[in-house]
Amino acid sequence: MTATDVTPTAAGSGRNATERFAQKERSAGTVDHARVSAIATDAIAALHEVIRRHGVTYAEYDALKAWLIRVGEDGEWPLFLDVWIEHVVEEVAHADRKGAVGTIEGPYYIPGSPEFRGEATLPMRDGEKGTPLVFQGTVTDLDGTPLEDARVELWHADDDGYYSQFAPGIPEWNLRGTVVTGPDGRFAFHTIEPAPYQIPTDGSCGALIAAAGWHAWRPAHLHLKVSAPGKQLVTTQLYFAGGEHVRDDVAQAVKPELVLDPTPAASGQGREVTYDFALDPA
Ligand code: MBD
Ligand code: FE
Repeated sequence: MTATDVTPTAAGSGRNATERFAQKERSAGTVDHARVSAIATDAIAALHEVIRRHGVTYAEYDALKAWLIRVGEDGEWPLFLDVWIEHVVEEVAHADRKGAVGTIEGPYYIPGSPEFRGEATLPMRDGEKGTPLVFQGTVTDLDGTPLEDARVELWHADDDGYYSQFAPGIPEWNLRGTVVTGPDGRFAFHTIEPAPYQIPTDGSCGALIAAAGWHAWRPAHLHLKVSAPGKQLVTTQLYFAGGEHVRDDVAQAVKPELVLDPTPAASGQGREVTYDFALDPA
């Protein structure tokens, strides 16, 4: 392995995220021409309105063209869309949900992580850096009845803010795992607290952030998918009270219900927190 193989780059993680998205199973659906026309017409008209309001120049139009071309070359469409657009899609999709609160999936989910029953220590490297964290809870229906065979999938960044399978040099399933619940609906994960995540600064999304004078940070977060037979799948994230950028997430994906406040662990090692998921009927 050469030095370049272990240096994370925007193009590297972007390429992986783009390939992963291409492999993702998506509902094919039939094309409803009326809906395509209505949405595309309004989206284009919204851009026309922005151009008129700001008096956009030819130099700015050309800069936009060059930038859009570069987003594709970098493979950063998944990153761009998930950071700046997905939160509104999620809001609309789940407006009627009564149980556990969801938020965006982001670009770094991988299905099929190692499975455990009831309790798991996430796959991690010897001496994995970071504060130990016990994350536990119960999966129930909306009435609070525990759900057996619920699946709790957890994935998160390491203490440097990198995700396995998207940054080089990290073991395949590092900090990714699935717990299947028993009759008590309970799950427990032993892991480490992730670090805040910085959008790659060397790619097109980083170029936009720099050009606009924004910051590139997401708060430290746990990603989750929680599901059970006959229930709606919830895709969500959990954050840490008092953590950096909880109040100014670049991806606007923090909701008050999603902020954990862990306490010192009973074991004396690190922190622990309990969080329960109530699932809506499918
Ligand atoms: C992430 O880790 C993430 O969760 C999102 C939404 C976007 C970029 C990186
Ligand atoms: Fe993330």
